[in-house]
Amino acid sequence: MAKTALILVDIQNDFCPGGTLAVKEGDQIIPIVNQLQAGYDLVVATQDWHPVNHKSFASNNPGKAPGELCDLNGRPQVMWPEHCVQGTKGAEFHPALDLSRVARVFRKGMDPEVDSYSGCYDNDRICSTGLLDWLGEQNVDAVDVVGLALDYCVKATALDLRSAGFDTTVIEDATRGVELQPGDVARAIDALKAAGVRVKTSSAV
Ligand code: VGL
Ligand code: ZN
Repeated sequence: MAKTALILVDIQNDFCPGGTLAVKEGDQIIPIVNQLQAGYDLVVATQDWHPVNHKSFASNNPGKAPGELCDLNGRPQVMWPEHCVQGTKGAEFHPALDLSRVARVFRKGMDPEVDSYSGCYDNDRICSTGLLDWLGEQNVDAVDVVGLALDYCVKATALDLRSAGFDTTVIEDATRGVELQPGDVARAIDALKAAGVRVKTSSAV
């Protein structure tokens, strides 16, 4: 029997209010995410998990400030504040997130030389996290995606899932965006829809 999985993207302290890369209202998605989980055959989570010397951190690029667009090994790279450093409180899942149904956690962003927005592949698309293979092994054919941040990791993860052939939906009210530039969230939604990703609200799933 084909299954539907709920993918929880990066619902970690550093992406919630009080965190180092706080997404506005990031924590407000958590009650919705917790309530949604019961409706799925499988629930999996991704976790941004950087070494402290990660090159996406402005602090590891002399003269660069958070928010600046730079180049990292030939790829455009936003300079981020230090966030989700392995073993820190900021990298932990938010304490209000119900983890009891999470079957697997896929970590990403461990290579200091390459960022990883998608929960499926590093940004260079060379290293896979194992998420796509695992979903295939579990007979999953449809995925609903929630979490943080809509304009970065949720978008990248949903696009990769769609490209891999999964029937993919983003549950919009169970996400929030960084909105580094005004309009980033609206553009992310447009890009998702253009790629064939469904965008729904939690009341419609
Ligand atoms: C994310 C920026 C840097 C995310 C992760 O989870 O959306 N954004 N690292
Ligand atoms: Zn990161």
